[in-house]
Amino acid sequence: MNGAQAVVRTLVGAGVTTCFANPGTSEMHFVAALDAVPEMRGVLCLFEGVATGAADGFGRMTGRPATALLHLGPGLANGLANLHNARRAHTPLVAIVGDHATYHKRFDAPLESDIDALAGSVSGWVRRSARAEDAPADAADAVAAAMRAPGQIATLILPADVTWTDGAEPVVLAPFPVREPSPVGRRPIARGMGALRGLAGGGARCTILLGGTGLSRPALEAASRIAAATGAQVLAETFPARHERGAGIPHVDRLAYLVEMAASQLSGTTHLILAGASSPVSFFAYPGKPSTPVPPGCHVQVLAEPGDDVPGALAALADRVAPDAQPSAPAVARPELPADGELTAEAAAAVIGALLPEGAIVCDEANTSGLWLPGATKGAPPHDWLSLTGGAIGQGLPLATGAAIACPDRSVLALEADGSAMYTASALWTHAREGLDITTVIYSNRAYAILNMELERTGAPVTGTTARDLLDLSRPNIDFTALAAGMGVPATRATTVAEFTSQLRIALAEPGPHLIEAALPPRG
Ligand SMILES: Cc1ncc(C[n+]2csc(CCOP(=O)(O)OP(=O)(O)O)c2C)c(N)n1
Repeated sequence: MNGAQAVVRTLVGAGVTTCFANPGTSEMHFVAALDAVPEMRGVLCLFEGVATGAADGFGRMTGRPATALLHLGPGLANGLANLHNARRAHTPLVAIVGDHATYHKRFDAPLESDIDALAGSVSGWVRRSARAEDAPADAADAVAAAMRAPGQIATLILPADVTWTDGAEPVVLAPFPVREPSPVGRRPIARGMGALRGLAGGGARCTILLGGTGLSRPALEAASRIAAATGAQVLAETFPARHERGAGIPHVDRLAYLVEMAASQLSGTTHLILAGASSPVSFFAYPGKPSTPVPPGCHVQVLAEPGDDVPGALAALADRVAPDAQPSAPAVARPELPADGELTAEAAAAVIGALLPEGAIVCDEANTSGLWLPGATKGAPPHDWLSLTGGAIGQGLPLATGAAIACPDRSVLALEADGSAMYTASALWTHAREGLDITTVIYSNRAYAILNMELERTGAPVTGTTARDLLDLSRPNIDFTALAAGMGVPATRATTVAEFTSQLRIALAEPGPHLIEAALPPRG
């Protein structure tokens, strides 16, 4: 067996059975090995950012890594932005990067580059296999590293001759168990009790900030009990990797993106308890504005790190401070379908809230058009919400690809701003080719709307029209229905509430991919 076959067999044995690939010449033996090992599903992505974002979506939904197969340094570089988002999401992910044959590297062939440096910028674990015999054990180590709680990117670099040399044996493995978080000791729980019990005293206010697995149902239920018994405020981090929400699950608001709004949510907080979340910071610095919304003098304490058993820590805290409290379990409360009229982002949110299917997976890259979505969907039947964890746009359509492959029985809704959609629009082709049940809504406001706002907030002096022109997506308008149709995804355009409602109903009811271009009033 050659190195590539032994690696693929080892990966499959470890429970890694999906490979999002954009290969090149140095990966040809890996590609050929997929014929020899049919248990590994190869999914062709037409850009590396789609492969890495899809592996992120897959890992977020299953807790297990998929692989992203990438072509040398340039292929890895094309995939880096979505690897960055995956790193921020703590997603378990195995990146496999082909390289030149070991003896060929010294010739400095055109594709030669510093793969290790690129990989190191996003990976928690990087290894280069030296020999075919070593490669299977390296692959097994990569899977174990990726699954180390809370999950990380493990990059295995495979030189071409390592993949084509015979004499390798797969490492025989049972599928790795899903990552085991570390239990939280008594001290952080005692500190949390201290902060919450102090609330009875004058002026103290406690906020619990949930992140990572702190946004799973059991964790939300424990936090809700604590809030009911102590009056503590519970908030979610701004961009969660995966948030279980909807009817029957205690609702939490997210900390706002704008630092002034986040500061007002945290105003008066004297004790901030972090449960799977980092201490909040402003997304950017702005002249004269603070870098963190945490009030000065507030005591920040860590109940549980992202790799800890966050639900367990919250449950232990709830058992001590709220033994008799019950979690809130809101009933289904959908918005009314709005009256017909011009389609706006607000009306689209109400329609989505009214129609969101039970068990849906929402990949949210709606950006400014998404402002009304959390409120409109919070009472919809239970669903998962995946957001843009690292701020690198172009994630939503790839993320939906991976989520749909991970959960073929669930409906996936990709809510995409038009500018972000264009970074990785070729994901639509993979949606069509794989027949994925993904409904994509493009919020076509024909602008980089948020940057229009940021232009003002940063205080940049705008004197002419050139600056605004760099944030404008008209001239020409992008025809998303034509783009989608060209890649095999049936598509429609909605300009009214009634059109959007009927198109969304059809798209959600019919299996397979659909795209709806929501033509919004221009925001240029
Ligand atoms: C990889 C990457 N490149 C560039 C940016 C800078 N950026 C932030 S928002 C944005 C435009 C967003 O426009 P769109 O997706 O249409 O959303 P809208 O603001 O119109 O709601 C850009 C270019 C980024 N965040 N990430």
